Order: sequence, then structure tokens, then C-alpha cells
Amino acid sequence: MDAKLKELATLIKGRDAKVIFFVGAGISTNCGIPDFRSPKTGLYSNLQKLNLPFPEAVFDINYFKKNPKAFYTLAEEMYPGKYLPSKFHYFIRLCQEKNILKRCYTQNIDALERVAGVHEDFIVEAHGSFAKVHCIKCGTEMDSVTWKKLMKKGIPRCQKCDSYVKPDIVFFGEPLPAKFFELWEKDRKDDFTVAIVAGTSLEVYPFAVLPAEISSRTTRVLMNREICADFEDCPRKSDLVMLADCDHTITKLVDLLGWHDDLEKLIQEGKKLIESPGTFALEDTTIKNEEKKVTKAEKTSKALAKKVAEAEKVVSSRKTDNSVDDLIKGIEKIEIKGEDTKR
Ligand code: CNA
Repeated sequence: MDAKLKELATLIKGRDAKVIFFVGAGISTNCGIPDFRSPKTGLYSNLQKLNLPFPEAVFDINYFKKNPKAFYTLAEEMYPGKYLPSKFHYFIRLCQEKNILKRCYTQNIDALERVAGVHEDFIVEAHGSFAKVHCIKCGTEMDSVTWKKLMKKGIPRCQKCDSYVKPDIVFFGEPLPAKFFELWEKDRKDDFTVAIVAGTSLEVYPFAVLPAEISSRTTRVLMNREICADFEDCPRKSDLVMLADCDHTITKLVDLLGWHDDLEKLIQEGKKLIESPGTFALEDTTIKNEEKKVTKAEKTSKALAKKVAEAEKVVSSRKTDNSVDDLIKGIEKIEIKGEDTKR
């Protein structure tokens, strides 16, 4: 595995590297959220207590319409806020900070990519998320704060038509979000340096075909406990298969990249941001991340205002053209820095 990791590190460190991720429940198991299919620990082997006719029924829209309790039992367990992101989630964020992240397609509904600070422009939540809640009959939106309050009292119902409401998580039998198809249409034509597939059994379609459809000029990497799907059935010569715990693989990779301290810094900052994990809510993360950006933007605009004031002074005191030029250069620099805060 070490030789493969070195090859991967070289690719990532190369000029204009572009990284795309395809991830699943396995990147969140170290956070304490069980995946579906791991024997003994997976959700499917622990669903007996819900008395389901078949394990997938918990995410089956027709079953939900008659019997929403099973899903709500699980929803309470999995609602964002109880869990902290893993090292792997922060590695995705680190790729964003290094300007090499191009996209992260996730099957997960735990929103931990957002919690780790990955900007939503990069994330495609292929199976939806808890971020929005709608009535399954009339489609009226319910804000997630109200939904959470109602959930404490029982199964929440639409305040308009009294039908059941559910978060915009894609159930079996429901279409995937339009964003998934729109962006994949574009991304499938692109050449990426590496496509990292991690923590997924690649058994759910259409997500499962994405690594097979990625350009042949992209090096595919599998970071999973087991070999799966296309990596087993249709391997490419350039594939880099790393069968191990994905956080363990990432730890080794960041050491090779010399990014260990950068990753640790992000993890520590993330922990501080999520001061009280027990009460922290999904909407807070977005707000806190936005607040961070606003503070940065405010600093930039204050610096700009200062430079403009200096420039005005220079102009009114009729200093030489050179000093005005220097000030303009100073302002341009601040504007460029300001651009960095937008994504
Ligand atoms: P899956 O079918 O349960 O497969 C998980 C894969 O990850 C398996 O191949 C495991 O061997 C592997 N794995 C588990 N832990 C690790 C680890 N620490 N390091 C490396 N590999 C690991 O889950 P998929 O995501 O492939 O299936 C898609 C389903 C799962 C989607 O519809 C999700 O909504 C659904 N799901 C999501 C979550 C979540 O949001 N965290 C949890 C459980 C299920």
C-alpha cells in the first residue's frame, strides 16, 4: 500500500491537481454512525427491533406512508448534531483549502461534509439530506427547527394538511435531486487528476456507476475496507486500491503530503466551532461557517476603506504619481485577497 500511497501523493502534489470524491457511509463509521451493510455493526443487521418486513423498508416511501415510525426512530439517531466529522471529512475540507477540491458526491445523509466546513457548491448530496423538510402530500416546507421540536412530541405532521412530513432524504422509489444529474452531466466529461472512492459498497444505483463513468484519464483510488463493484469487476490498470480503514489511509497520506499540521489545525478549529456537540444543529454549522466568511470579508473591506482614505489624502496633498500607483497596487492586492473569501 505504501507505494500506492506515494503514487497518490505525487499526483495530488502535481501541478493543477483536481480531486473528486465519491463517498458513502464508511467515511462516517468512525464518527459512530453505523453503515448499512457491514456485518454485525451495520444498520441492516440491527433493524430487528423495528419489526420491518425487510431492512430497506426503513427508507421505502410506500412503507413510510403507512408506517413512518421506523424511519423516525432512525432519524432521531442520525440527525446531524450528534456526531463530529471524521478525519476523512476534514481531508475533503483540506482539499478545498488547498484549492484542489472539484466535487464531492456523497451518498450520506448525515451532512458531516458540511459540518466539516466543505462549501455546499462542492457537495452533491445524491441521496438528499436533513437540511429541508417537506410534507409528503401537499409539498409544504417545514423549517427544520419546527420539525425537530415536533419530533420530540411524536411523528411530525404537516401544519397545513396534517399528512406526514419527511426530510428531503431520497427514499427507495424516489428520484435523486436534480443537482445530482445536472452536475454529473458536466463532471463526467471532465478529466480529474484523481477520483477518490471511499467508504462505499457501491451497491446503490445510479450512484454506483459514477466511478465507472469517470474519464479514463482520471486515476481512480479506492479507500475502503473491501473491494467492490467496478474495482473488482472492471478494474483499470491505473486504479490504486487501498483496502483499510479510510481514516488510517488518510493519516498516512497527509504525512506523505506534509499536510499533517494543516489537517490537525482544521480538526481542532472544527471542534471549537462545534462547541457543544449535544445541542449543535445543522443550521448552526451553515450559519457559523457563513459568519466566519463575513468576518473575513469585513476585515477585507475595512482594509480597503483604509487604503482608499490614504489614497484620497495623497491625491488631495498632490503627492507624486508613484505614491498613488503604490497605493493602487495595495488596493488591488486587498481586492484579490477579498476574492479568496468567496466561493
Ligand atoms: P454500505 O453499503 O453500508 O457500505 C459501506 C462500505 O464502507 C462497506 O464496503 C464497508 O466495508 C466500508 N467501510 C465501513 N467503514 C469503513 C471505514 N472506516 N473505512 C473504510 N471503509 C469502511 O453504504 P453505502 O454508502 O455504500 O450505501 C449507500 C447508502 C447508505 C446510502 O443510501 C446512504 O444514505 C446510506 N447510509 C448513510 C449513512 C450516513 O449518512 N452516514 C449511514 C448508513 C447508511
